[in-house]
Amino acid sequence: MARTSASKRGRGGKPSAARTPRRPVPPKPIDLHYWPTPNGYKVSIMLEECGLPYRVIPLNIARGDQFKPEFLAISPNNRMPAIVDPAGPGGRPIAIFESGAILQYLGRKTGRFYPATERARVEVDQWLFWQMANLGPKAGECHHFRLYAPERATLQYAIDRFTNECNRLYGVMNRRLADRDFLAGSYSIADMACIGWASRWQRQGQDINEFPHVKRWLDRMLARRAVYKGMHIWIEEASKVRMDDAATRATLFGQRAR
Ligand SMILES: N[C@@H](CCC(=O)N[C@@H](CS)C(=O)NCC(=O)O)C(=O)O
Repeated sequence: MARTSASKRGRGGKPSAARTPRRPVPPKPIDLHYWPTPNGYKVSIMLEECGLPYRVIPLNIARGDQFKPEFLAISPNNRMPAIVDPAGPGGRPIAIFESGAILQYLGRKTGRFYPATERARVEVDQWLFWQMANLGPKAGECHHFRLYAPERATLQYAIDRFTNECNRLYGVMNRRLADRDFLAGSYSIADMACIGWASRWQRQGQDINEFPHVKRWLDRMLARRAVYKGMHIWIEEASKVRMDDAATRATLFGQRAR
């Protein structure tokens, strides 16, 4: 710690107010509108990895919080995660929805887990977009038809379709990870985007032993403290949600434009 020199002391040996070094103002926390799902984990992991201060604002999607006007003003797609950074560009607040856009923003803001050189950044972007357009949506449909859809027997076509698609995607990931530790070479936001989904391989009807390189990557990822913390934010309300509850199902699965 820096010491106050005698020459900087005022009368009576006390440090003069004018010369007392100012304490750095702690950064204001980022608001994270969050519910514990694989899309939510992406951002909580990144915030933990970067050591950024943040405040979790639970968004109970089973109860319909995503349709509240104040949330829609931040996230017009009525989906979480979303963040509000009070210290955005130009020192002004900024609201961001879509987990991929949030990860890129935080990567640019901190200069971490999102390299600045074009070649390395393209590597990360490819795998981040691969997650956003493939692993996330296909695994999401796979969970839906395998676990939540009614009349499961009549839905065999959809179950097979998304289980096979997930199988294909794990194959893609396995080949990619055969000669590197992380999707873009070094650990990055692309890995953070994938971990929540890929850790649920059982729900997607997969046998992880078919994909040994993905399995090693999962072990590597889940051993990281920030990944563990980001995936274990306790939200009491979330622990009580039952997916067979009629009101929850109507909120989540019956959405139309109006
Ligand atoms: N592409 C979006 C997807 C977000 C998403 O689907 N979030 C879900 C939870 S995992 C949600 O908010 N669901 C609310 C609803 O279905 O109404 C992202 O990555 O941010």
